[in-house]
Amino acid sequence: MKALEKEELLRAKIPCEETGITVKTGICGFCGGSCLVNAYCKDGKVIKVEGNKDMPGSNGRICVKGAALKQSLYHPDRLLYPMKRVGERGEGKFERISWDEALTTIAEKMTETKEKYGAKETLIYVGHPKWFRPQLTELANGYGTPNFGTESSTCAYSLMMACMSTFGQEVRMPMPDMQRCKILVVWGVNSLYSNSVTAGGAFIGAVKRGVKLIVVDPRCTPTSEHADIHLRPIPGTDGALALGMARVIITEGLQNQEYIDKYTIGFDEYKDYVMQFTPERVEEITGVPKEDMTAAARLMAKEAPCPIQLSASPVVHNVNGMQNARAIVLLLALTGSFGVEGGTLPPGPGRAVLREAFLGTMHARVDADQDLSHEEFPAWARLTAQEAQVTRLADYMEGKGAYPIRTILSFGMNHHMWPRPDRLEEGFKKLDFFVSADLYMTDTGKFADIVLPIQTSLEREQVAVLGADTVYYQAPVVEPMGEARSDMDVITGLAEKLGITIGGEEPIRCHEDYLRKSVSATGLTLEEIRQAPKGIKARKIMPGRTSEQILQVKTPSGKIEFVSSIMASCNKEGNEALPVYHDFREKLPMDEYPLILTTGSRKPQLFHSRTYRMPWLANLEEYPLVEIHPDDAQKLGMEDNEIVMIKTPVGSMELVLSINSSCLPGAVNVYHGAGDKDINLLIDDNYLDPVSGFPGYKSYCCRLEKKEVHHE
Ligand SMILES: Nc1nc2c(c(=O)[nH]1)N[C@H]1C(S)=C(S)[C@@H](COP(=O)(O)OP(=O)(O)OC[C@H]3O[C@@H](n4cnc5c(=O)[nH]c(N)nc54)[C@H](O)[C@@H]3O)O[C@H]1N2
Ligand SMILES: Nc1nc2c(c(=O)[nH]1)N[C@H]1C(S)=C(S)[C@@H](COP(=O)(O)OP(=O)(O)OC[C@H]3O[C@@H](n4cnc5c(=O)[nH]c(N)nc54)[C@H](O)[C@@H]3O)O[C@H]1N2
Ligand code: SF4
Ligand SMILES: [Mo]
Repeated sequence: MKALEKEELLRAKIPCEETGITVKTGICGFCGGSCLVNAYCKDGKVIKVEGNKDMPGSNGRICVKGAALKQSLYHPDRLLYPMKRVGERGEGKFERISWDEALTTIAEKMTETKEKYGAKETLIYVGHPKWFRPQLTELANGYGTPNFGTESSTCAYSLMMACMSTFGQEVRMPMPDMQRCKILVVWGVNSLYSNSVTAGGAFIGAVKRGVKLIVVDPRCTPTSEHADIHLRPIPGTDGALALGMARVIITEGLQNQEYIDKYTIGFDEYKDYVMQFTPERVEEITGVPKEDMTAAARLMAKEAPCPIQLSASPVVHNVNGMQNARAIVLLLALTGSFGVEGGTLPPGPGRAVLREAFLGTMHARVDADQDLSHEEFPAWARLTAQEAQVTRLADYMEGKGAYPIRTILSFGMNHHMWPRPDRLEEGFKKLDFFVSADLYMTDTGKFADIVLPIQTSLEREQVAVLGADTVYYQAPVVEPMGEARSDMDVITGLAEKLGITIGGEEPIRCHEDYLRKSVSATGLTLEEIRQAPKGIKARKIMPGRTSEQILQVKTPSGKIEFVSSIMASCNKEGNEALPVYHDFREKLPMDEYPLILTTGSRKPQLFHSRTYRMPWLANLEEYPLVEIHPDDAQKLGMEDNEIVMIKTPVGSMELVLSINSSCLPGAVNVYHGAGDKDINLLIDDNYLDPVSGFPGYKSYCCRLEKKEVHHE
């Protein structure tokens, strides 16, 4: 009887003496959200992950990815040891080596590249993981290459460029004052799928408070369900919509003239420009009924201050994306909503600033004016001094830039996230030397000369700031798999081999040094934090800024710029000083490919390339589906679950059709990041925003054909 009971307890994973199951606090780092979790452990292994009630604002909930964490931790693809390639590039044949041999070889090869060709022919790259970037930039600087690039070549920076050129260098993203706003515009964000539980909670909090809500999203989403007005533009036409709304506001005299006179420049020129965006023309371009657009514009202006929540991706995943984003954020200036209570308040006291302290300050690059991207993307170079734009990496590896990239040191690099990953694979084959530091043997890693095994967040000591000002601690929940190391230990280990000091006067020589140094910003010591399992309040938080301080903007003119002086100084096609609207369809063969292809709208269970390998998550969608509105399916004579051929100007592939009434008619949606059936193979890598270099992921063109049936 007793034995059976124990079996049952074990099956139910009940933590108690009999089962030997213990519960440890962990910080999930899977998506960067840092949710507190309860990790159930037995015999030194994580057997289950649940939410943790101490997590501020979550009520103990986590997302599906967090709940499936053990499948990422114990996946057979995990790298366990440093390895060197013994087969052909791409073949995936490797042999175990020691950490010392790995780091010594990398240092030697990097030094060889530097001595033969100059340090700038080495690219140092990091994908989505963010926490160790400041130290990696120090490594890049110490080594001497300005070619430091990240996944932000397709994420966040374009929106930041729009904000920084308008509101000054300090304003990377104006954050909505969620607690106090009376009205909120959510423009191309679906935070209930894409944000951590707590960030999505802030949106729900505003909804529960009765905020008036305008959602701008081509599709119907759980976010748009709460909207008072849901505008559904054709993807990529956001600029025209925003300019049309501006015209309504100005022609009806609803703009905040006092604010405009006091804080902005260029209004008259902007006003003249927007007059061409009549409601009729805007309806024609965007597909949004003019009555709805007009109602939204009036509501925004009459109820202002009105913050706009924007995302790092969809609006700017367009070949006019940065200018479209400018057109949107200028609505904040027009309605007097930037930098005021109930509008947007960047960045306030507490969490945001503390997190910044943790991330550390990104270091400006050495010889930034010699990087590979500044000539093609001058606005990027002026606004984002900390990194190079690297969407052209395939060209650079092919030697089509000012000089070639011969060596790559990468952390978390996934070539499936870029357009035309097949071209990147060709480029990898040409490299002199390539390092991939990752959790897994990835498709990218298979092309590397050396792969380095990296710890997941549960395997390393971590500190996170959650809620407004509370610092949480995680001791390693389990021993690292194999010889996996923290990214920080790899960076500092390599720095030592290269004779580079990280951390300046207070050098960082290992992961623990890094933790010790970064927590000092809170006025706490690492020892104090280690002894506070339920979190500890920071002693120091950086002061917030007042509205008055925020409105003393740091643009070249010292005013919020309707006409951008930085853009004016670029002298390059597409880099107009006004937020000019160019329609992406003019650049595409829409007659032949009449459907709009949007890729990568977030799903709760998928996270770029990372989740397809996790069985619980892949169960829901093993391969990317082509989602299409029922009317389009009917016109094409296609049925749910049918295998169809999707064709674009650069390629074609077979995918399963999914009829989904939340899609906008005329636009199909496919998720990205899959190794097999990678939709980015079908996106032209020359289809880029000339200002930001961002690919047009959310507004390309395609057609669907029935799969040809061959009869014997
Ligand atoms: N589960 C999950 N969460 C994630 C990620 C993930 O992969 N999975 N990725 C993270 C990353 S890197 C990012 S950048 C964020 C992105 O976060 P979000 O921007 O919230 O996510 P998306 O779903 O890409 O886009 C939001 C909405 O924009 C709509 N949209 C598509 N094209 C357009 C357009 O042209 N105009 C407008 N107005 N709307 C458009 C889509 O229909 C979608 O509902 O998510 C982060 N969170
Ligand atoms: N078609 C299309 N393409 C897109 C997008 C889209 O919407 N549509 N979205 C774009 C956007 S917004 C983004 S942000 C990018 C994301 O692109 P990426 O950042 O490249 O994608 P991920 O799959 O999140 O992660 C890359 C790699 O990091 C590894 N990794 C995870 N954690 C760690 C860690 O702690 N250390 C190390 N060293 N490695 C780690 C993962 O195993 C993975 O191999 O994709 C872009 N590509
Ligand atoms: S939102 Fe999900 S994946 Fe992201 S940190 Fe939280 S639990 Fe982990
Ligand atoms: Mo992103």
